[in-house]
Amino acid sequence: MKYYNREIETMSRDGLFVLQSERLVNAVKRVYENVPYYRAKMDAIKLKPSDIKTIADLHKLPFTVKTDIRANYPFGLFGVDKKQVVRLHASSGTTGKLTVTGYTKRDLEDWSECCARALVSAGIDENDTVHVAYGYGLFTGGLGLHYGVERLGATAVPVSSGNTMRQITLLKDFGATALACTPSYAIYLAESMKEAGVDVDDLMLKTGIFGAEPWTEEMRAEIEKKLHIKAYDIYGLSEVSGPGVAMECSARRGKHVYEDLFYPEIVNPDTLEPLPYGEKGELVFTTLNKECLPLIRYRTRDICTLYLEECECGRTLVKMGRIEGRSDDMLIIRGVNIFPSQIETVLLNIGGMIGPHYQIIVDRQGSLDTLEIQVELSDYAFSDEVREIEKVKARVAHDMQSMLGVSAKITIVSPHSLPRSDGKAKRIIDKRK
Ligand code: DLL
Repeated sequence: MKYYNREIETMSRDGLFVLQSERLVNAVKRVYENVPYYRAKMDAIKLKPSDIKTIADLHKLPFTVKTDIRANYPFGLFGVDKKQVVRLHASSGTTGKLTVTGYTKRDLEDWSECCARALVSAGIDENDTVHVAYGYGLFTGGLGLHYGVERLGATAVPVSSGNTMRQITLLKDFGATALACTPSYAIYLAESMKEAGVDVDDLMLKTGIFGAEPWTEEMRAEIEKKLHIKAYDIYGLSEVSGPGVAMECSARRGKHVYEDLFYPEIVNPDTLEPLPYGEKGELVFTTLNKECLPLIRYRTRDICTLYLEECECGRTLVKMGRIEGRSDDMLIIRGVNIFPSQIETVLLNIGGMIGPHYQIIVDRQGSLDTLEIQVELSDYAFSDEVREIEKVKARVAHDMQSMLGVSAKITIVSPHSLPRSDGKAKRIIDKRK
């Protein structure tokens, strides 16, 4: 199977424009009629639903941000009656209330289809067994992928997160061919297997469906080396639905956005001006078919680039590049903008004696920001020789300075001493806040 939904995934750009336009017109009408928040925002700028005729009119509509969802906690932005809501999820942010998202039956069908499309895009079919180690619960990762696996007709193993030794046993005993979890947990699983004396070649694993946190090409290479699989990048966010908003294909150069359902824009995060394809900025989504939590021009805070180019896989859908950071967790150190992904790239490029686990600690001494990067010695580093460790430290410090443009204190810590997570890794500790 090459596509889950050939008609949509290979639709002509003209056909897509018509479909998106029809859906946008309906979506705007619906939110104006059913969600007082949107009606008030449109009335304030004297915009009527009839002013939106095609997708090209999208820029006339106001933006929505996470605090709008929180301010209307829990159900204030829902576009349907409570009796039509069949599922709730929620994500915790760094501060304040949960961000709640709801689904009607049709929303769940669309979402399951997106996850099925994503799995097929990574070469998975009915014969596969998918070990779903994303958390099940309010987090969208577990249940989202789970429904996609079932929709496709493959076998789902709903193991959820945690209990790593049991995960390893089940991976082996149930013969999973695909693993779905965060990239940081994939590395942890691989290391735990090694410690437990399990040979990865005794497993049937061939594919990884990794996302929910930023990761780099270097991290992909590391996971593939450790687990002997092909790793694919899946993107999504709970506000918009969950995993399966965009997914890599066999080309593994960018994730195709399911833009029949989620219309993507890139805007300048400071001026909010829309930017053309090929330019980097903040990713914004308008949901085109969602009933329960319709979102108009929702600012994700994720920084990336959209590319419209022919793809060897035959999909015509626009692609998004790697998430290079978030406009709100971008670190500003002594005035310099720094993304954690830059730090990861430097560390993994050095490799060898230092492992893939690290933590970034930002603090302030007087009026000066300080940046400390703690990185673990890898298991392969048997050398206790202080001179060797000092040499690696100097190299990390040097490469970090040239990549970031600011100096960082490098601390090399012993293997397995940094905290592990079975979900999203917590890499940044910002003590300035
Ligand atoms: O993380 C949904 C998800 C589950 C995606 C499983 C993929 C796999 P939230 O908890 O709402 O939803 O977090 C969404 O996570 O805005 C990004 O900042 C980040 N993120 C998600 N996927 C990727 C990815 C889920 N592939 C937030 N690369 C998003 C980088 C990602 N960042």
